Amino acid sequence: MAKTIRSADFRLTARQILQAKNRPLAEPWEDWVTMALSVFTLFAVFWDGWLHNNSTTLDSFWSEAHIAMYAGLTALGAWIGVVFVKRQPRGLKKLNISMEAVPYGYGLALGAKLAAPSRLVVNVMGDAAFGMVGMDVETAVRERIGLLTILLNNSVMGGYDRSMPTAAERYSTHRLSGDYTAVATGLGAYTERVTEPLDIAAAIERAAKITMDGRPAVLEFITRPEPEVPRFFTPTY
Ligand SMILES: Cc1ncc(C[n+]2csc(CCOP(=O)(O)OP(=O)(O)O)c2C)c(N)n1
Ligand SMILES: [Mg+2]
Repeated sequence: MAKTIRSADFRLTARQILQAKNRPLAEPWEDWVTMALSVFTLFAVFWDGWLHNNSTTLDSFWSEAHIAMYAGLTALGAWIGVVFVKRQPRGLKKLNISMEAVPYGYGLALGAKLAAPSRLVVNVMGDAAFGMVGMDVETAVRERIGLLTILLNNSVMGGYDRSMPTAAERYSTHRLSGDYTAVATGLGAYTERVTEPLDIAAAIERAAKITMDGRPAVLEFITRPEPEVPRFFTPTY
């Protein structure tokens, strides 16, 4: 039964991938916008050429024709850029990393392991992420999807003490607790709780081996919040 559901899902996904692949480069309305901007720019170019040939008073770069021409070119370039980026997988959303759905990765990784069962597939997630989607470990156990999860448990939603300082200070809204190893054990996964850096490599080796036999594993690494973040990192959440 489980097999039938999986292959049906696969066909559906394959069809969607093909549809996405065969999508035209732009929607018809986007073509119209491109066309309008192109025609505008073209007219501005001819207007500018005409002025250069016929005007006796043209003594500044900032003639109306130049402004129209360069504005048209800039708008056209920017517009084509937007259409191009929009067409990429997940399009403009990619520009804002913090808009990503945190728990999304677990399902994607399950899909990756289903697609390539002979590969070692590793899913890295935070403790808040596990709080959102952790119950799906049961799905992996039931369906024998040997996904290796590395759970980085820093006991917080990272960076939230900066993005919501008052709530963090007064109510500890950014803090999390919980024995996720116990949760994942309860759901049937192979688990290890790692507190010493020197134990990391061996734990990964053991868990990876077990996942290749079709049993999901969750390795909970106890870490700490990282206060040093790049200057350009501005959480928006
Ligand atoms: C579905 C969803 N809800 C909320 C958010 C906003 N968000 C971005 S990061 C984050 C906290 C993640 O914390 P954790 O998983 O513990 O990772 P850490 O940053 O601590 O490594 C949240 C809630 C989101 N991206 N997606
Ligand atoms: Mg965290």
